[in-house]
Amino acid sequence: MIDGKKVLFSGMQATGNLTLGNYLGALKNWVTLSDEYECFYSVVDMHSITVRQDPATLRKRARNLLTLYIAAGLDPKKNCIYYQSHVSGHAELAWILNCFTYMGELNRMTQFKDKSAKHADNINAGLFTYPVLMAADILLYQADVVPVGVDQMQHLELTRNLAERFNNIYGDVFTVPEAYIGKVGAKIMSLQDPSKKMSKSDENPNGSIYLMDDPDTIMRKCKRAVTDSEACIRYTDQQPGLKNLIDIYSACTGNTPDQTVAEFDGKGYGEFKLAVGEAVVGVLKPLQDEFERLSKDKAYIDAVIKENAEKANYYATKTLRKVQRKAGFPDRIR
Ligand code: ATP
Ligand code: LTN
Repeated sequence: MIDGKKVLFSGMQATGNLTLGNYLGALKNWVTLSDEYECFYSVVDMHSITVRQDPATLRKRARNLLTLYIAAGLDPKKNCIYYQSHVSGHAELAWILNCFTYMGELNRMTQFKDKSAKHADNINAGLFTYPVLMAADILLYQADVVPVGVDQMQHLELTRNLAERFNNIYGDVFTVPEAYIGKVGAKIMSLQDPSKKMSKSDENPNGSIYLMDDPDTIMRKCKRAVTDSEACIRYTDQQPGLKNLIDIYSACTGNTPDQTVAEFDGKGYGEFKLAVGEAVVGVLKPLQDEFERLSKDKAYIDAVIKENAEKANYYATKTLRKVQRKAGFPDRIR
């Protein structure tokens, strides 16, 4: 608890360009939750280097992502928006937690298996212990809730296990966090292959709508989205391409899928796709304009980076000192 509010922690990696899936599945929910909780939203740049990065590109993307958090509607006065690498407590707690994590637990992680298959030439120890750093992120702020997509559930389970393991040995040190999975947009699929999730690392750019795509590109991608030959607007698993478009339209307009189906009853796919494109442009255009405006305001963004890192450091150090004491490290002389 901070000032009587429950604590929320979440983060995104600054790898690749964000997609509409990242926005509808994560960022948009973050904004909704930001009044209810004391929120920490991190740009997890330390996680990014588990895969080889070009330094200049990583730096640029990290700044863009931080700016995008604000452009999406997260007020940096109320939400702590900061770079993971600016708070050394993440690495320090991760080390301690590493000593409480079993090889077998990490070996079971599906993201590690997927990523090591994809980057067979660079299966480094950081990629293996990635989930421990993620657990440190969350436990450092004593988070009660962690909004993530379904793909991160396994990492969250590990976090809970580590918190309980530590608490069982040393007493009540960590809050055991819960996952928060949003209702709409939890899984946006590729526009070209509705059996795959829309992903920033997809090689086919037509499958994903990027947050920075211009209106013409968005309209073109929506028009070309793979559907079926049923010629009937229904919300069913038998028509996965159409179902995904209904999800997108609903998430963008605030409709339920049933309302969307009723609105387009008897209409053709062409007309519906046009409406989906317009709804997406309607959501992304203001976001893009705000991003452009904020990007030019270097002094403002710099101030956010500095002030929020200080705030994050304050809370992180509080937990870290407690953990270090429990672990048996000598007290600091002041
Ligand atoms: P990559 O393709 O590089 O693995 P990603 O697009 O899956 O990346 P992440 O950085 O792993 O994105 O995820 C950021 C957040 O966005 C996570 O909370 C994740 O669950 C959510 N997310 C990612 N893709 C989608 C999607 N298609 N639909 C809904 N939520 C998503
Ligand atoms: N592993 C997450 C990103 C991430 C995260 C976190 C999410 C790192 N640390 C802490 C929530 C809480 C991903 O790949 N989406």
